[in-house]
Amino acid sequence: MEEKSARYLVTSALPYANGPLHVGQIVGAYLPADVYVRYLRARGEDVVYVCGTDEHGVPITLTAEREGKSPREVVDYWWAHMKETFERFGISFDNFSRTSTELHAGNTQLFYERLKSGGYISEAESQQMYSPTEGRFLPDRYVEGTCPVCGYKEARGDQCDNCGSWYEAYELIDPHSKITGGPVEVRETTHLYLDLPKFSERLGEYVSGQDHWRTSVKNFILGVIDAGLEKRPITRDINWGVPIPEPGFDEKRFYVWFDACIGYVSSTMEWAERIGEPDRWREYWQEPDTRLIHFIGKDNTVFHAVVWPAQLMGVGEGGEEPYVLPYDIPANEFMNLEVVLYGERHPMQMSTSRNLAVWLHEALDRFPADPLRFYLASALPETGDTVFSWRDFQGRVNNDLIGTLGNYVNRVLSFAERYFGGELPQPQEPSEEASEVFADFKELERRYEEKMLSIRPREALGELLAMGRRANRFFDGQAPWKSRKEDPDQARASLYACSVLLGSIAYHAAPYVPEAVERLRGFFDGPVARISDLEKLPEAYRVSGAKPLFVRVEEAEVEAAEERLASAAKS
Ligand code: B3M
Ligand code: ZN
Repeated sequence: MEEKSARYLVTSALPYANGPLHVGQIVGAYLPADVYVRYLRARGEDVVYVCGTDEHGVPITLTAEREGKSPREVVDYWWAHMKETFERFGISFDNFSRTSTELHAGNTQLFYERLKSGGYISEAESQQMYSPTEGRFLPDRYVEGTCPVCGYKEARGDQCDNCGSWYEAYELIDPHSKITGGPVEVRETTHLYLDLPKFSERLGEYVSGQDHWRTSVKNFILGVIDAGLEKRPITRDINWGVPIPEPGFDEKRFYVWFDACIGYVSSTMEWAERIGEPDRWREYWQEPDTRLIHFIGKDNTVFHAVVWPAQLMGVGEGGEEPYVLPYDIPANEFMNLEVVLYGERHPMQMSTSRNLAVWLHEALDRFPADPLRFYLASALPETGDTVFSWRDFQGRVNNDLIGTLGNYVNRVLSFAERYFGGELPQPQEPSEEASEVFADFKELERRYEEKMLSIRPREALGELLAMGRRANRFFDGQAPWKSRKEDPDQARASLYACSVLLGSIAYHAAPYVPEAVERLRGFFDGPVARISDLEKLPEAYRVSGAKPLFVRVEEAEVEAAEERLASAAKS
């Protein structure tokens, strides 16, 4: 078992504030983090959990252009939308910030200044496509022209779809803007570069030492470092982003990936400010015994495991207290979608532009958060890609959440209320069967814990279900419906033992279905706790006004949800 750490700082990737959240993002960076954090808090750990929106870069400006809005309008709208959606889904951030704040601009500039005084920044010229009519440089995919190799007329800025050649945009013949059709020309532009090669050795040592990282993540990053790092531009010809504190750079802004991870620091500062202890953020970022854990989707791995640690190493030199480096970077795989077309199930890749996605806010209009969380937790892409299926959602909810866990709770509570007035005093001695089931529970709890603490909440969920099955087996074996007539004291004693198990199940279920466990506490007064922590069992359990915690998912609801995806796939 792991030793106790002083404090945890947990982050979820900052989503671009340019559209609604979909379940693929949720299983990558948010739900696993939230489950883990809720578990740590229940264990009494010192943990701060921060996030916020990523509000800079081409993803934002392109959305703004497409919708005829300003970037500010776009990010204001989606920041509020995302914040609300996360709340509805029960994601328990201690702070949800955004990267377009002044505080964050100041932090980004400070990181830049420190990196510069450490000798990690250089300036270089490069050639880029410029549109004189639009008055700006264009990203590759906004340039089209004739392929320099095969003569295909609609070749893209970086690649020809006809012959597959790969070239620089300025090699195109007759290049023009894809948006306006107007001509584009090559212009020299100056950018600032981060000197990653200077960090290679330290990065290599740092990553090699991370034995608790997922092997896929560790090996991938070691491969990247071994292949040789290059200097990376950290500025862009764009007018939306953090201003660059250098003369001659008024028309440019920092590259979004230069400031994005700094957003974690800014969000922690905002949190500290809000709780009235403005310096507290330093504890989490600068005390070496902090565990900094970044939950991300795997496409963000290089930025979090190479560029960001380099930034942290650099900023901690020359005057600033050193920053901690990420303790773990649980990067998750992807989730595909099952689409049912003409009665057949097809796994498909999500496509946000085709509306072929399960949007979280829409899913929450159909179903409460807990069953969605439960199903998604059972399909977390921890070790490989998974598939979201409304049919599986129904099965998991009706069979596992309700059939195994919810039913157990119902049986115990309604029995206690119906036949014993909701009052279950502690028996003199636990029966032999009760002692056995308690011992089994301790073992299941140990396994659950081991999986949860090594950040595999999907596997931990399997142990929770095993607890549910074991508890049901105990209930069935005790047959209180028989003993209540023959030997009511024995029946009451069985139900007392069942309540101990129930409190333990509730404790381990709470990270997944927090709202249901909250409701349960309203009609069940027993301790919701680890069974191993119950050295002294309570004198009595009391139950009153118990109601079922979950509602079954009906056929018609599944069909309606499937239909929504099918029509997107057909269009
Ligand atoms: N916004 C990319 C993404 O949403 C990016 C993550 C930033 S994490 C600091 O996938
Ligand atoms: Zn070609």
